[in-house]
Amino acid sequence: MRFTRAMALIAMFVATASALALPAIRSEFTKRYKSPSAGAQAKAGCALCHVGNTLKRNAYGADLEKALKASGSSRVTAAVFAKIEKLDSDRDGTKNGVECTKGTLPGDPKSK
Ligand SMILES: [Ca+2]
Repeated sequence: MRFTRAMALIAMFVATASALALPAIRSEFTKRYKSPSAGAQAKAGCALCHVGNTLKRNAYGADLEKALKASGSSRVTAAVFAKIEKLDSDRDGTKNGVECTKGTLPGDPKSK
């Protein structure tokens, strides 16, 4: 029983930490790209960088994570986003920076 409660507390902590982390990255994204409050990016929510509602990152999220690690920072800043703007993470023929600016999903090849 104690083990179950401890696991539940750990799960709650991880879920809370994840929920708190998203708005910081998302607000930085919105600030940089003037992301509209409606449209594909708004609808995508976590799927902008993740596969559905899972913790697994899509191609764009994986490239963003790599750029973050290379930056040596723990915070995604405009400079971290800029590092992957010339990439085409989802290989749909449109660069991440263009997709982010026009409101499509840089991690979803069906959105361009
Ligand atoms: Ca693309």
